[in-house]
Amino acid sequence: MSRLSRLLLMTWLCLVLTDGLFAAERPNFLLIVADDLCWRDLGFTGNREVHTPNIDRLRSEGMYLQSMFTPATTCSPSRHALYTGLYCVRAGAYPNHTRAYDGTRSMFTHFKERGYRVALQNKTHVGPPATFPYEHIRGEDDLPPTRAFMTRDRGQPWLFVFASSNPHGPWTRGPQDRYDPAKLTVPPYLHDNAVTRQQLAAYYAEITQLDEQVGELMKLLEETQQVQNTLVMFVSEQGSSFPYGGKWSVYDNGIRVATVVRWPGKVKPGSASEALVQYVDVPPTFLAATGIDPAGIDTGCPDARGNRGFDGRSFLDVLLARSDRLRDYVFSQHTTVGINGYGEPYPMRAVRDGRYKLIRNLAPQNTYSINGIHKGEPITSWQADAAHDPKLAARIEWLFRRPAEELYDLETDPYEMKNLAADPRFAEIKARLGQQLDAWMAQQGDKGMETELKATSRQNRGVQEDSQDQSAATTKSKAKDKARKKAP
Ligand SMILES: [Ca+2]
Repeated sequence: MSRLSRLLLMTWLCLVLTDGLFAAERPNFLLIVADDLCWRDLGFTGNREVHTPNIDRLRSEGMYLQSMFTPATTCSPSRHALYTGLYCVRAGAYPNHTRAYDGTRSMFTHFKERGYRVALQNKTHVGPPATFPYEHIRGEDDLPPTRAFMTRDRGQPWLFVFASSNPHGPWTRGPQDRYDPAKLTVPPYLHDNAVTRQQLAAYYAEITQLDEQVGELMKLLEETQQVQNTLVMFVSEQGSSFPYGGKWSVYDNGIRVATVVRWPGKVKPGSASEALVQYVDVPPTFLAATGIDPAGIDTGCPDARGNRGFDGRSFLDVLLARSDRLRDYVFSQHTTVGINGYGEPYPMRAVRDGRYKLIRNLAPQNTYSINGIHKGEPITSWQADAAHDPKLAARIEWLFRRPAEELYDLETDPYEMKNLAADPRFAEIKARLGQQLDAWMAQQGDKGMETELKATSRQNRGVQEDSQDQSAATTKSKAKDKARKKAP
């Protein structure tokens, strides 16, 4: 046999074997998405007071991705990135309550085209509907429809997203009696007073409610004998709605995501990776896990250079412990225009490597003010306390006004309290990160302030998807009533 024919035979054999392998057992995917959960507030990430036994168990059975980041810190744009594999500005889905450009395709599209059943339960916050062709299961407290979906046809694999409403405010669900406000340890980035403690206890109760939902889903997989062939991923979504809890900012409390992947027989139980990964890498990874090359996928949405592939890349090799590295940089943006109660535009852009983060506030002359963190409680009580506390007053002031540039060393300053942007010793690091940020914005077609000012044109208010969102919100308030009645 000639060398060429031997090579051809080997190639053919490889293709047949690989194909057969994956065709025989294409995995199911269960993606569990929390809502406004700061990555620090789980047992396994170091919070010793919040009770999360089911999520902690999931972590012990899988891999903890310690450096997963969301490219946005409000519900709607972060979910678009997670489901489409595209960064927010490119997809047109960058303010909150947003929608992707018409013609954009999501992982629901890609998996459906490849024979999967696809569904999403509870919170949607994505659009337009054509981009997200999932079956929508309303509500989050009843699992019979979930079971029906998972067991409808045993010959057909499925992709299922469980999008919880916990612990998104208002914090009214879960076992509040479990947490005594007076006994809690207030994290160092929050101001410690009675209002903060009261809210922290209520927030933790909702995290425990989320944990119970995760436990129910794991039980469902066991009962339907689908543990072995299901890849489970849990993500904390984005930071909490406390001032400095991370939501509506690009600080690590907001953009860092507690992420666990369990895939029996493939992902080593109790393992961990520090590889930098982003939400946009999730759809390519899921596709790669079924044997599909994500490089061949058309997202339906070109970037500024005309490339129609994903912004994300597969981290399957990280999951399978073949590699501990995917990216050198992760990126994030925050759009203020269109947020409930916003005053002036206050756009933010950020780039981070394994150690340093550069933030650009594109309108530092403006005041950053939205309903979520700048009005009502707990900020009102913090402001009252600050009357006699200059250090706290300065900390509060930072929530409203920041300089054009911020640079942090996450290794020595994990809560990002010491801005190094003006320190000449860090000039080279700042320049290197700045170049990466410029290149990312150019690839995304991100024009900074010009993009910020167009944000409302990318919002969904008053169009079809909004009715779905409202129904999800109604479902939560109803469920909350139910939970209150059930509570001892
Ligand atoms: Ca959220």
